[in-house]
Amino acid sequence: MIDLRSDTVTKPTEEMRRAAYQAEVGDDVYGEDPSVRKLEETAAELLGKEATLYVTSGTQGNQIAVLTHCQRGNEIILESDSHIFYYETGAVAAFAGVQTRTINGNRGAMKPIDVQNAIRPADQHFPETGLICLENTHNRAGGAVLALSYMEEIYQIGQSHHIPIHLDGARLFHAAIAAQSPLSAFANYTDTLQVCLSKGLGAPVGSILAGDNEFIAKARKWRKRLGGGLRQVGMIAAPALIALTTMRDRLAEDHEHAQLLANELRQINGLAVVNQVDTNIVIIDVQALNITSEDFVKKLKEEGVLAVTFGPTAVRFVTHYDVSTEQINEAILAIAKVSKTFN
Ligand code: TLP
Repeated sequence: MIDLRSDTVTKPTEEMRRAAYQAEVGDDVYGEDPSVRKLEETAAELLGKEATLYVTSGTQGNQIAVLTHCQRGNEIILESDSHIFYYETGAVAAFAGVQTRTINGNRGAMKPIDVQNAIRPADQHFPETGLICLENTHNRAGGAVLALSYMEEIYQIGQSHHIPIHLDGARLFHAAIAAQSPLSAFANYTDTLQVCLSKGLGAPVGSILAGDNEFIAKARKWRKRLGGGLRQVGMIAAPALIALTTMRDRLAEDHEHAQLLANELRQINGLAVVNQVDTNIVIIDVQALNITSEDFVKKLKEEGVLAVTFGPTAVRFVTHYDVSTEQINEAILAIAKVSKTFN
């Protein structure tokens, strides 16, 4: 099977497995796991933030951020297709008790003027705006990169209203490679951010939540409340450190594969590539074949290629470490064959 459903499917490398086996461990709730400490320190340095916290998943990192920044009854501003709004099972309502103010973006970017206008003035009728969230790269916008200049603009709006900015940087590593800018340049325009180690970087488990010392101390408590205080977690932090330190540069290869895939899919009758391919995600629309994305994905699986539906007629492909150039070429042939059967 050629698995293009997500970069979350990447499996740990030999080196990561060895690191897990050899990891020095301790009880991380006591702050005594050297492998976790090393991971958190390395991540803080890379991101240019005072402190970081190793959390179990991107979703947990985002939720802890909302819980730490906000009070119940706050409103948070976020893009209508953002992961926090779209894919986190309503957790911001269930846990933090905040309401969402969604704004439609263009390629994942809300217009700064719309963000500015959505901030609540002081009035006893209104909820207080507790947080502005960004996502870079933006998943549902097809891995779109938010430019540094855009992030700066939103950050300044936040600053001028004393509203923190949280970045869902699940794929910030991809953005940094595509923009040829360091991670810290992006992190500089956020108060807090979450980056996933278990997507393109291939770590088996975990994300990093970053911010200043005070934020991370509070976030640590929220992690504990949520049952995320882990013990000999160096077993997974050690491979995560390998991912963080050795797997970033090679993401350029995944981006090239996505370009190759998109260029070839554009030539296939009945398929439309709907996103501008900035990074490792390609989204196609199969509407012209008069079928649903579900039909398409099912048929494609019979041909040995896995993808996910991304709307009634949209299908998403994600390139990653475990897919070679040959496999991308094989996938293109399979997609062409399936499209032909419906044409
Ligand atoms: N995204 C997954 C699915 O949940 C949709 C995927 O296959 O792309 N932020 C962003 C932008 C994400 O894309 C994801 C995962 C997360 C957060 C959540 O990360 P995890 O899965 O570690 O909770």
